[in-house]
Amino acid sequence: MPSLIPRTELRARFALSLARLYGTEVPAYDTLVEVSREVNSDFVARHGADAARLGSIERVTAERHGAIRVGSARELAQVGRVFAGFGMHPVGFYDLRDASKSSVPVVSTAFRPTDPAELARNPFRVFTSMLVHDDRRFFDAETQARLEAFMAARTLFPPELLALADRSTAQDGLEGEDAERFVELATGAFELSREPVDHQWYFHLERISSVAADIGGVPSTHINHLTPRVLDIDDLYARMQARGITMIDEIQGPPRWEGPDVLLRQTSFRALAEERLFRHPDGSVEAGSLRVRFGEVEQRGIALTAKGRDLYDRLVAESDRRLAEAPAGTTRVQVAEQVWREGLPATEQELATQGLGFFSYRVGQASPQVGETTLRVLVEAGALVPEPIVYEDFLPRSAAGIFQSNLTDEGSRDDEQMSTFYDIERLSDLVGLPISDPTLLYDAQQAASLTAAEQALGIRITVEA
Ligand code: OOG
Ligand code: NI
Repeated sequence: MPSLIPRTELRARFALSLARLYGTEVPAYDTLVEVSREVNSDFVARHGADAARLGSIERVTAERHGAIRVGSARELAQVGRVFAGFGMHPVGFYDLRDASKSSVPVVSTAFRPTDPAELARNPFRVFTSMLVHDDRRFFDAETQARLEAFMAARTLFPPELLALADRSTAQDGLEGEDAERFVELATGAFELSREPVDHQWYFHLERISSVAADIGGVPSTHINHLTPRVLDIDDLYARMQARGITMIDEIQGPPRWEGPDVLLRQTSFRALAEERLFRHPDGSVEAGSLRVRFGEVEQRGIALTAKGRDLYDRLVAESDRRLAEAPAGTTRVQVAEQVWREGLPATEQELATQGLGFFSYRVGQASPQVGETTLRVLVEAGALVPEPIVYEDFLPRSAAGIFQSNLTDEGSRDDEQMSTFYDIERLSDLVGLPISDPTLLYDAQQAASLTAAEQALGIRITVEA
């Protein structure tokens, strides 16, 4: 029996293979990766051992997320099978239809490893959106029917790819040649197609939503972006601008400030014009261009508990409220920085002891005194040491912001019409796999560390609500 190449290794190969493909398709991506490396190595030079607080420099430098878009439940279920073959499972539900005022008719999840050890080995993840073609606010009955017929007629994932994926999932890996074939076919499924695009159909959809056109107006799917992770996104933003690359107006998500970084900060360079072939009604095929793919970058912070997330959402709302009243020229980021100072604890330790952030607790040097059992007392005494758990997921508002700032126009929607209902259960049914709630995953990781500490210390630890 030839030896199995485990799914972890397949995932690492898949991530590299997609990066190679995307770099040849979008050369500015290679610039982004190069600048990201510079930013990270300078950050490490400035901060020393502290720089690795949110992940080893090797992991951070290798880390990527991709984004893809599919058109139907059938395609989503197939994507789920392909990613399962790489040890990537659906986590989180994002409804982007109401997260922005432009026309972004999709619901999304992210496929990623869920086990902390797997994440440490290779954290590759893919933000995956599905077109909601039955939402009447965006699509009339005729467009819906055409979309459905169009999607039913195309094959994004060849049967051989799906069969290899299923086998990889069943036996946790594939043998040599099959492994290579699997990575090759999976990469190929996300390559930009040279097949001509039906001009009339594409631009009919584009008037409704550029995202809908990108999904339902072309015969195949493609990787929309591949996002490296940096340790200092403000530095990256400045360096990209200095190289003459136009970035979107703002960094999305939490502002820069002196306290702990939480959740996720993201920005992107603007979508680039790429040549595509179009078929016109008279049958002629001509070259044209589309702007749909962009380069995104991210900085990850600490995962928040439900209580922390609630606070975050209130701070975001407060920032919006103050921005609306602020003098012209004030930016969201300036306002948010002030709101953050007022609302969030300034240290990791307080984030931990107030139960706002998720941490993995290890036993410290100090021994607890008799009767010391609350998390706060143990941490303050140095008997327990909190290590941050990094946020591995996405933010609906930032995702919508990234979509929106890269659209050529806002599209059209009719909010008088009925929307269709989606939630994490409904999307789980469609993908055919249970979608995990990210908060429960972080909570389990934190709880496991506390259980181990309880055993080591021989006490029961109580956590404030
Ligand atoms: C996905 C946009 C969202 C993120 O990182 O939040 C996203 C897309 O453009 O398909 O990638
Ligand atoms: Ni992204």
